[in-house]
Amino acid sequence: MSHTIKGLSESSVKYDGSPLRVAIVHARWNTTVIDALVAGAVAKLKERGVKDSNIIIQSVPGSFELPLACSRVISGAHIQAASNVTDLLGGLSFGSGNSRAGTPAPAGVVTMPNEPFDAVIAIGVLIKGSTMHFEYICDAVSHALMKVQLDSGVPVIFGVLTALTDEQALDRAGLTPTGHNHGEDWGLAAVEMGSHVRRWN
Ligand code: DLZ
Repeated sequence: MSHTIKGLSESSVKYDGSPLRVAIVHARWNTTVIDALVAGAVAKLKERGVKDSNIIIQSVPGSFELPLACSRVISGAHIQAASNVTDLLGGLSFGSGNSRAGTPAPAGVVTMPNEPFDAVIAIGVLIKGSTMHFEYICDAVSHALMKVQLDSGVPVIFGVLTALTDEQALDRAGLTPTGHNHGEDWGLAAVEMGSHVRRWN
């Protein structure tokens, strides 16, 4: 039982992730934090029973690219998973970019089957700088990700940290002594929402 008023409370139901297929789409800006968040999400997906082969990871350059990538992943774009980084998360596939139909995958890249996803986790780390860039990207990305999930009916878990400082970002990825890895919450949210939507359909 947690004594904090903040954060995600544990569900009374243990959702079974074993039938689910989940995509993680992540940006590559602020990689140290991104890697911890992705690892946290994957750990919880696996803890809830999602099979390794049903966790697909696709990277994009920055958070601004997340909505389009999520939308295309949901609508069945072929995912290209780079095999050279599979070791990072114990045999999972890390994506390297969207393919164009008929275009052969670059060397070292494996094309994954395009079966439907039960949930997509969009992971990005935006850290405020000295210009308005941060505000524009935060606003655009959060609205666009909401639109993707409402238009598609597939849950898009909002895994975009909008941090005012480096310290805040590290804290929310569990990379400080008192921090908590929000990626874990996103993994659990993906299993819960994927299970709900299966039932609702
Ligand atoms: C340009 C930019 C800046 C300044 N900061 C971030 C950031 O903190 N986190 C992030 O994910 N992406 C950032 N980007 C890149 C944009 O998201 C995007 O990739 C580029 O503007 C190209 O569209």
